[in-house]
Amino acid sequence: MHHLHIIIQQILNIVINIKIIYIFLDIILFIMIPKNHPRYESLLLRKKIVEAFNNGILADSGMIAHGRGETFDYLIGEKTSEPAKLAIKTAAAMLLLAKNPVLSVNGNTAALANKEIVKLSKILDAKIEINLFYRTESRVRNIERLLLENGATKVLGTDFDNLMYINNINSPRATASLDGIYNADVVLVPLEDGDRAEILVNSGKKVITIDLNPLSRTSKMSTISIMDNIVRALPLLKEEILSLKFEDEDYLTSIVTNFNNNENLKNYLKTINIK
Ligand code: PTJ
Repeated sequence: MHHLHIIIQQILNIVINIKIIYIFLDIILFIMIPKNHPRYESLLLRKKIVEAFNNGILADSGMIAHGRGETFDYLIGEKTSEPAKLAIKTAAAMLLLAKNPVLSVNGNTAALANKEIVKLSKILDAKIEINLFYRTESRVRNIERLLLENGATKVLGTDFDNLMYINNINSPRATASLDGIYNADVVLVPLEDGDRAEILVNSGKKVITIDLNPLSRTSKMSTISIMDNIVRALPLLKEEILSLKFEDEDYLTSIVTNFNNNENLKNYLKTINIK
């Protein structure tokens, strides 16, 4: 029995040492990539995505979703296009006009932009809700911890027993918390799955999405689709909110009513100029 205990202890030590060596090598390999490497930013994001998966934050499908996003980002030269800037400005106006704005966080958003979400929630006085397509208790807890560590004071969507079903649709796709998405008038849902976006739109909410794919169901259905990488879009959104914060309601309303999402998506598609 005593021998068995020692053997198990030694195996555990070996496993822990291998993990430490692996993390060390990973850091060294990353430091070796020069900052002027043409794919530096993209590699940095990939590293965050992999780490988030290893830390139980990202869904496995989240890695595939990231790859799809990368493809579209590559096609637009990894820069924020003019149509995306217009969508960002309109989103800022809509969020400032909202009575109960909610910022929805999934695994990919938590992996790439949790600090920006917390900052946005503070300047808008908006709620943060964890809203997962592949919902598991442990991912919810890990994302909640990450947001709290980065300054969030309250995170909704964590109480499994009290989740509501939007429009009484008895499906995991329709869950929302009572104080948050369920009663929100405007929801920012970055990288949202098409089924969930459709349920939100059909329930009469104004939906702002961030999605690099202009052809996705989410982009087509949303009230405002920001076709940009979340890591560029959120800081720009924050700047727009700060610059529009003291404008009167009529001006903000005119920005929103002059915006046409379909037209903007078409203009965005024109910026994908493959030669
Ligand atoms: O964390 P969960 O469980 O809620 O799951 C999250 C994913 C993203 C896996 C889930 O919502 C999903 O399957 O989404 P889709 O249908 O793959 O849609 C994600 C969209 O986000 C795709 O159209 C991608 O092109 C886009 N996308 C991926 N990375 C980025 C992005 N858009 C903006 N910025 C990115 N970094």
